[in-house]
Amino acid sequence: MSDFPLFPPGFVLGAATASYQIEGAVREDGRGPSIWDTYSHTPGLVAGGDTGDVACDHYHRYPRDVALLRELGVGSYRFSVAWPRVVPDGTGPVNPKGLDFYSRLVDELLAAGIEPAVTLYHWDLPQALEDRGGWRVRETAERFAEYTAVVAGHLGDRVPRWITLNEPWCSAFLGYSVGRHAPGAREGRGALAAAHHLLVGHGLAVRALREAGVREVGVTINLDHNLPATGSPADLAAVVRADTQHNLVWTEPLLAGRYPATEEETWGELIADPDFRLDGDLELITQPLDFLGVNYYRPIVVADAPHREGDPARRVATDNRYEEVRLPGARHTAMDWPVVPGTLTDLLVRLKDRYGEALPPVYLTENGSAEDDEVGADGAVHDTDRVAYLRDHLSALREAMDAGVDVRGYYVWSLLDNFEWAYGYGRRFGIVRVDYATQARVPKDSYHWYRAMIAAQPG
Ligand code: IFM
Repeated sequence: MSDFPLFPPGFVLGAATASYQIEGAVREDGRGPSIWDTYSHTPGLVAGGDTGDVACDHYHRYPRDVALLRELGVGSYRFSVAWPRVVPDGTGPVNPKGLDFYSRLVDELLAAGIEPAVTLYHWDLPQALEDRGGWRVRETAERFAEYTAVVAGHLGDRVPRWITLNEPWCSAFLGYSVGRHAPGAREGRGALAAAHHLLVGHGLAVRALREAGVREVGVTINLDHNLPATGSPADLAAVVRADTQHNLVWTEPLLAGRYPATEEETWGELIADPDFRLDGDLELITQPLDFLGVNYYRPIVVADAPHREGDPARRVATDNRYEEVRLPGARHTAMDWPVVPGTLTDLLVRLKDRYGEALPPVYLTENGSAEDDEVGADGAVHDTDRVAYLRDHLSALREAMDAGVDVRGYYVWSLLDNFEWAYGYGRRFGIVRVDYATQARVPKDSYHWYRAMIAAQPG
């Protein structure tokens, strides 16, 4: 008997990364600046003043990284395309050298027997588009569809799985409300307009991908499993607001063709008269998908918190009107995130219960943990906590499948240690350690565990 979680034949076991977090080469071969170049180069915004300028130097070292994936035995690799590498100004001339890079990467993967899965937007918006309003304005959604058509036209014959957006919650709320992500804005209504335009961009991109005839089209959202801090009516109401802002804002339009019924109690006057919503938008957003990508890391314990008068921007900030409190007794990762694997099962079962037949097959497109890794005297990284995290979450995923949720695959986050956004290089999510001084790659124990688990699968 195997100790590994086992999945049906055909189940995809993969690994994921994202462009700005690993590529580096930000000024090479015609790439234009993105909002993350601007943000990370603004003093004080990213820990340690870290930037993605070099990152894992994947732009030059991708053959080595694909070799690591091949040795790992994954069936699929999820990576993102950097919009400003392909269309440096966000609109206008296409940069052939940028497209070539992804084309070479795709060919390398296919030669290694690995299916590429492409994310079109993992947060590196061309700065030129932010200068014209960014996701606050509809034009960005339209430009996104044009860029999508270019990439799909170039790679669509070789890439079977396409993801329009990654975690639009982070783009809209961390980017335009909390200011912890690029472009670092602290607005109220601007964040809600951004959320809507991201959804419109998704809808337009789905159309472009269908026209290009690609095989599978989906979107990736980070869903939260919100638990009330206490049973008090105030905390229960806070959970409804948190659920609306994190989950329903995406799942209701994407899967049910409606906006959340609880949006007024969540956003108050910020959502009054939402003139950024136009007739026909919901139809565009609700187009059938081949899969839903879900990213999941941890549950969130939510408590009621007062609204700070005089600071309207914070009405939609996640640290206001409700707040996250620590879960007693749970192990916490280096991100200070509680580890409760069973909440992944609960989240997926709840999703299935709410949307029924309207829920397409699910891929868990990210899951993993940042740990305070150390290199041992033997030169290895014995990351036992990460191994336990992965094993327990994969088992929880299997339980969701046993409970009737149609899950088709799992992608570990991440193949490599990388640039963890506002945390810089101070948080390590990789199953392969990256020594940033030498760019040496050292597979951790979790890499060897995942490899053995993949090898133990039935088919
Ligand atoms: O590193 C990120 C990734 O870019 C998006 N999902 C969450 C990961 C860990 O924070």
